[in-house]
Amino acid sequence: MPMIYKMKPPYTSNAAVIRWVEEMAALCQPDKIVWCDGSGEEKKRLTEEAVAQGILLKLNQEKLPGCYYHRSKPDDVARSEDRTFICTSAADDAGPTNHWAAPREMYHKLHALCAGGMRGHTLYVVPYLMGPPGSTLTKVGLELTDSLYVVLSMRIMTRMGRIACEHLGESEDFNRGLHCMLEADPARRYIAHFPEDNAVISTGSNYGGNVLLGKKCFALRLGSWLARKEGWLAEHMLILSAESPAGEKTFVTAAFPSACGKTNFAMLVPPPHYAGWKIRTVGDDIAWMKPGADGRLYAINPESGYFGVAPGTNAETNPNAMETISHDTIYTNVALTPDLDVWWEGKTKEPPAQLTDWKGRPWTPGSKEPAAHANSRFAAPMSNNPACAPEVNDPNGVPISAIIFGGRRATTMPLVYQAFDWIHGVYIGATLSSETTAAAMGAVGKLRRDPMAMLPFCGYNMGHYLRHWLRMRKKISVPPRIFHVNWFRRDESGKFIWPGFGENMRVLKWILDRTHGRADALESPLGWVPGPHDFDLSGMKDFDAAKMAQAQAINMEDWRREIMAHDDLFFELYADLPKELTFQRELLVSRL
Ligand code: GTP
Ligand code: SPV
Ligand code: MN
Repeated sequence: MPMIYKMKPPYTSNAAVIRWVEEMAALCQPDKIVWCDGSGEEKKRLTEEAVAQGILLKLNQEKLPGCYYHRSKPDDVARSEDRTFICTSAADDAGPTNHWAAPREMYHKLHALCAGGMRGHTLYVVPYLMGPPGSTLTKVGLELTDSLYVVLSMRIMTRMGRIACEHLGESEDFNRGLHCMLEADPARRYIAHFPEDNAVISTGSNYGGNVLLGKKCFALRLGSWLARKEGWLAEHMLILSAESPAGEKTFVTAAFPSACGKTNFAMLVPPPHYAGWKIRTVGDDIAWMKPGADGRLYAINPESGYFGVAPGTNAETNPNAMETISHDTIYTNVALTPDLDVWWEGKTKEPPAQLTDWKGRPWTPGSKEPAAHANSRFAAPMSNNPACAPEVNDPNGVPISAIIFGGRRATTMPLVYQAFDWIHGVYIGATLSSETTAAAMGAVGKLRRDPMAMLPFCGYNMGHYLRHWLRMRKKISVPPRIFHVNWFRRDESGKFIWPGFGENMRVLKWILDRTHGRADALESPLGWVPGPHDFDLSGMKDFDAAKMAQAQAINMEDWRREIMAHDDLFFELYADLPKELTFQRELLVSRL
């Protein structure tokens, strides 16, 4: 091994860490190795380097202090689900909904791709924590990357640097993540997970979900594998805290597929009618949940920042997000104003007269294409959020009273209903569906089943995953109540029926009342629904009982089609589908 790859790391003596970094360096052959410590001095230095190399553009510092801009390659702007692999010895462990490859073959292929792949580049060693320091749920990852954009983003999204090695000590239990950019070449793009080794190799991309390895790769795909093994849940869920005017705090999680409203719901600002209520954000994308000694389910947010969708975000829809991203934020693929401010579709009612679009071309309101990419994003530290919950750093996590599932459905799905019990709730989650969004490469607006919003993120056999959910019930004596919502139902003219955003507080309020046994409900074929006097519409503009009936309508024709569509998933999973779900389907048919 060449001497420059012999390690004397500045802050750890962990032999397993050192050996692995040496091996990967010898493979990728970078010109230089830098161990990131997570300090402010380091942030300043690396940011300056990123600007000097043209990786980041410094934005208008008067309007956006500490903010920078990154443009990715036009064919590298969203997660690449068809290049994402679960590599287990047995194909059955990856299951029918994942792309599978044999670990040995995938290692062979990717080691060949990475050989010398960092020549001319610097290899950054990025140790990071997923979860607050001191929590039994918290885990350590190490990402080796040749992307400064990744380093600076990981610094926002995780607790990064020396702190992670301190947490690790001499243990060998850490996630091994290798990211080799390879010019973001789609032909060399692989996001390969090796659950049996708690390892991931990502090549040929520089886009968020493909390369910020703590997030989807570790916290969800490998996390879900570990969760089943260790008896907990790793989920694609926001976590919010709702405090009533009387000071009663209730914690809720919600699983919505990508770009279906998690960040917005987690940052909800109640309308004036709900003065005195405080909604605070614990997490906006991922929840790790474990049964506590008291029989309740406790959740932590493993992340420390938000990698959020820019389009649609504005001072009315999400004022907390606007405040969060007003400083110390990295923007990716949004549009630029002439004075280096940022813009995206939906930021203001009237677009600016002149912009530079996300591809770097001049743009005017007459231009045919959107100025910002539909999946343009911000990365901002959660500490910027004026509504950040103090519990984010609580090693015990927060006790969850309700779990909400929801998708983007133009038809069929009512605004809100409640499962009869846990098993019925698992069925509702398992059959969750949504129109696809720009968060993944491929068609947008296509209806697909997305069980628990985990279709792209479940690191093992989906049938086994659903069974794990059913089994968890036995470890939780006080199970969260389970609900389904749909903010996205449309009327005949194609307009959203429900106003959404802050008004979602009304739905949340009914959910909270139900979990506390305070609101009545009617029994519908789908589950419990609000009765006419249990859902508060007062103070709403242009929304009355008739509109509510439209939002809640259960149309038999639609539901006949819907249940047939459940079969697509059930056929796919049939070999491993828990029988409870088949029974639930029969019960639903008989109720309809
Ligand atoms: P990921 O980060 O991809 O996991 O997305 P997410 O689930 O956090 O979705 P996000 O909150 O970023 O919302 C995605 C898009 O949906 C944005 O354009 C939002 O403005 C829009 N959106 C969010 N909530 C609502 C709502 O209640 N009603 C409507 N009509 N749109 C919403
Ligand atoms: C998602 O697609 O669900 C995201 C964005 O949260 S990414 O991190 O790119 O996966
Ligand atoms: Mn997400």
